[in-house]
Amino acid sequence: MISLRSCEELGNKVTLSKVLSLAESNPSEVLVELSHCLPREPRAVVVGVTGPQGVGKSTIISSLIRELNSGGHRVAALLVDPLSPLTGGAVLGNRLRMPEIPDSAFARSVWAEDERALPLRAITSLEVLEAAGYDYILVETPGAGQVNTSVLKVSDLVLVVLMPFLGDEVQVIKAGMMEVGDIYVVNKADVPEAELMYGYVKSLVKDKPVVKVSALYRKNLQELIETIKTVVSRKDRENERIRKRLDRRKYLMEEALLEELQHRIREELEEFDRTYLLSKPEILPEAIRGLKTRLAKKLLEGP
Ligand SMILES: Nc1nc2c(ncn2[C@@H]2O[C@H](COP(=O)(O)OP(=O)(O)O)[C@@H](O)[C@H]2O)c(=O)[nH]1
Ligand SMILES: [Mg+2]
Repeated sequence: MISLRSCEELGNKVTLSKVLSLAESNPSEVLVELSHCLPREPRAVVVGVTGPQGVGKSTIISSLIRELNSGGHRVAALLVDPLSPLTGGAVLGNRLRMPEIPDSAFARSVWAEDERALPLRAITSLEVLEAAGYDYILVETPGAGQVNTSVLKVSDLVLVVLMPFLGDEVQVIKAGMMEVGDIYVVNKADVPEAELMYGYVKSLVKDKPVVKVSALYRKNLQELIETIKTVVSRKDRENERIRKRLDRRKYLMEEALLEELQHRIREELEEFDRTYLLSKPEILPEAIRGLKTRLAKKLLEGP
């Protein structure tokens, strides 16, 4: 249960942390309690940051936070961490690797069991952060091996981060990431080989901006920020940010329904008699039909 006297209280970091913790454990409850606080139009510039593991996404985000902050912007970061199959818990590598950030900034990790999708808890957290009044929200999503297209559904613009010495990953980039990004960032420009990668990426993307930075040594970040602002102002003109918010709300609804449905389906499947399912496969169509009826009833009863 959360009770806010007014939605402005989300601007208080302690309150915001509490709400985000609840968004992590029970996003549906946050939606029930706080949907009236959610923004009615684009407020924050939401920047998705994706790319293979180790290219420097977290480092770029913490450097961008500092730069944007000293430019007078309020910045929040949402770091989506994959669940480790080995430990069974979130790696939370992003949180550990996020260096000290300024007082007025806010960073938060959420875990995701599926590398290709953003769970309801992540989308809800993003909505809450936007309601809290941040100017920029930077969302890190893992893109290792896979192209994380879900980040497209929630961001105003997407940075695809690359670095020198990517080897086989370059094939992946060619295969899918080239449609995903609005801006391509070649990080680790302090390494001489970055020049080669920069030329290569430029030849691949042609009409999209490619920016070379060194996040670790804070080089060229202003150029990156200017590029972000240029892309955002273009999208504002084209009403694309409003369309993005609509996409995000639909995605939120889709995830809310899918997650509930999946939970209910698994509950129902527990009930099935193992020997029966194995020894009489001819009942499968009938079993699925029966399951549908029971699910429909249960869903209507609702939580
Ligand atoms: N040389 C160099 N190393 C960097 C730079 N940016 C990040 N790194 C290093 O690259 C490693 C991975 O960075 P991280 O931000 O965790 O990558 P992520 O997995 O994409 O989030 C860390 O050891 C960073 O210190 C850079 O600009 N130059
Ligand atoms: Mg990271």
